Amino acid sequence: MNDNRNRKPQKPSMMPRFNLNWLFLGITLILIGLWFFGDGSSMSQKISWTKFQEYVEKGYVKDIKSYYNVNIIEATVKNEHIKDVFTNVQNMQLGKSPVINTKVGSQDIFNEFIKEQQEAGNFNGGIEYDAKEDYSGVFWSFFPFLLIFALWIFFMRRMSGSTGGGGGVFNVGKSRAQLFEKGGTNKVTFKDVAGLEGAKQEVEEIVEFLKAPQKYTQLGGKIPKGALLVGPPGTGKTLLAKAVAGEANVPFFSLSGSDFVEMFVGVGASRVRDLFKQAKEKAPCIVFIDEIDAVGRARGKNAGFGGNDERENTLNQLLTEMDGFGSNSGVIILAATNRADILDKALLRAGRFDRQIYVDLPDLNERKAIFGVHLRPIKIDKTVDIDLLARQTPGFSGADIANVCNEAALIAARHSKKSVSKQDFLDAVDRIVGGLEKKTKIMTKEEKQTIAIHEAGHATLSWMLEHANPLIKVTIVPRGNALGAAWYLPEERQITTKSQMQDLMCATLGGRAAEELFVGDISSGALNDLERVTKQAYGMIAYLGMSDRLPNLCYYNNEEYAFTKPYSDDTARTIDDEVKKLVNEQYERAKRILSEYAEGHRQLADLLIEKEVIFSEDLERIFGKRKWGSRAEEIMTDDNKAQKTDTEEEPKKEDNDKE
Ligand code: NHX
Ligand code: ZN
Repeated sequence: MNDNRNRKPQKPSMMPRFNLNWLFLGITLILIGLWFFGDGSSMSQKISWTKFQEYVEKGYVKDIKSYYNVNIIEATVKNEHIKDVFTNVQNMQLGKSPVINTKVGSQDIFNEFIKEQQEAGNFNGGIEYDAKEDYSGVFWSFFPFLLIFALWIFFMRRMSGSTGGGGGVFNVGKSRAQLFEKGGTNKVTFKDVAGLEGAKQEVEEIVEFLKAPQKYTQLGGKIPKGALLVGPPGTGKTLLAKAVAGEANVPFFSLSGSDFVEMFVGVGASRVRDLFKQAKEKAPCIVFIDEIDAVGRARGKNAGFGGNDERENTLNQLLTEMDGFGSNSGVIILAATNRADILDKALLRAGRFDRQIYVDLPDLNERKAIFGVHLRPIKIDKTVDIDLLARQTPGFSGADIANVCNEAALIAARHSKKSVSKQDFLDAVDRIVGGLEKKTKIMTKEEKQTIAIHEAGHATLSWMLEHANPLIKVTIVPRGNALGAAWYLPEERQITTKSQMQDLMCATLGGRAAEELFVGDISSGALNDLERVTKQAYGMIAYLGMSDRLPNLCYYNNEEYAFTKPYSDDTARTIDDEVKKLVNEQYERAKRILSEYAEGHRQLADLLIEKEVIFSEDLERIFGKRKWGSRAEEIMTDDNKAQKTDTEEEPKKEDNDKE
């Protein structure tokens, strides 16, 4: 849903791309050419003026060419005297017409000398006058600059990462924003945005500002400059921003906060400037900055700590630009982040991103709508039930749901089916929550026994605890990193009470407790369970003030560099003690309950080893109806039957049960 990857592909340029290698090749060829063919293929021997005089006097010289502008004399030698002149040279090196050349003081000296020799009969050849164009001098004076320039380009490209399509050295300071012109091909409107009803409403106001600014400015109001879309990843912030642009029918600049960041100093700031310049030219328009936390993180308080000055400069420039453009210029900045709490306060003050729009994970109805959108292109059969799918995916984001739909289609295709069925979707959900099934993992009997006992422990406890999440199924088929799992359908609640958390911890500890009680040894497999429990306990005590010794105290600290804990060493010790106490209490409680229902637990473990997957019905058969009617039961009854006939499983976001 958050399709920021969906950017318009760059138009391929008609011109072949200028490639630096051609430049190098050209230079090399020129050098080689000069070297070998510079003065023709024949030998040219430089001699002294006296030597030249001597040769002329001896009558060796055939014809003379005088380059009058450089006072250079070139002469060919009579064939019969070639041996006398080019003494140390091999025949083949001489070429067709070997010449000698010399430098003369002035043309007058040359003319006088030649006249004498002609009169004396020593020289009767022709004299040609010519001007020599001296390219090599020009070339050699430019060559070092050319070389330096080429090297500079080379390294700049290296540093700025030559993969960046529009990049290149000359564009370091240019903004990397991608422009979606109005009326462009992939126009997104609110119709394409499923769910997000609340956010859509707020954002509609922005569309109004863009469409009819006079309506607001008439009364003296100012158009807001920016809005911050806050929400977890994959919830459709980018899509929403695109839809705003589509609805308002204005150009849309899209870029990511990290696009500002480059290793050169000052580049970020200049990119911000360039972005705003471009945007103002296109106004009214929308600028969308994704992942703004990359530049917008709170500026460090203690200056000189590390090298994030560049980021601060970029942020400062952004702040300045947002103040700078008049509120009526029609540029509205939308920014997305999933961590509004770490943003610099200056970004959030009135006049900048003064409105925050929360884009939450979709609830049941919104998920239904999102499934509706993503199922459109998929060939589904009539077993597929959007209602059920939405219920099976609590805690999923829009992107997750898109993934489920895609994965389901792939699974169906793998089985060469003509359409995608409900079971494919349920498998896809399992796959996304738990990872790939690894049916082939080899396990000893003892291991299998341990795993079954562990999982049965979870199952038993969640059946017996009032507030534990309702169980859907338990499996000992390895999947992803886990050797077995109990699948719950967590309730979608907004707040969690202390007793709910305690029951949850107790059920999570049930695996390890069962190992201790019924295997007689404990295993490394409880790693994830213990990690979750410890974190939860720490949160309850340090952040939620839920312990006797530290009641109503919250030591939450969201500062970026939280070097100092906001409590004393004494308190730290107390927190540790309370965490231990809390976890221990729940562990003992788990063991107590398990001993009480040891017989049921044993049956459950045996059944697990036999069937590998068991469902809530199996638990009901063993333990009797659950005392606390679960929401899951209400939801599940018909579906469970349907699904059991189908084949097997049912899922739920396992780690979602940590509230
Ligand atoms: C492993 N995973 O990585 C195996 C594959 C108790 C039957 N060794 O709590 O799967 O054991 O209720 C190093 C050492 C993960 C890395 C120990 C990575 C342990 C899940 C935990 C089921 N279900 N645990 C569960 C589980 C495991 C793990 C480790 C590690 C188990 C348990 C993982
Ligand atoms: Zn476990």
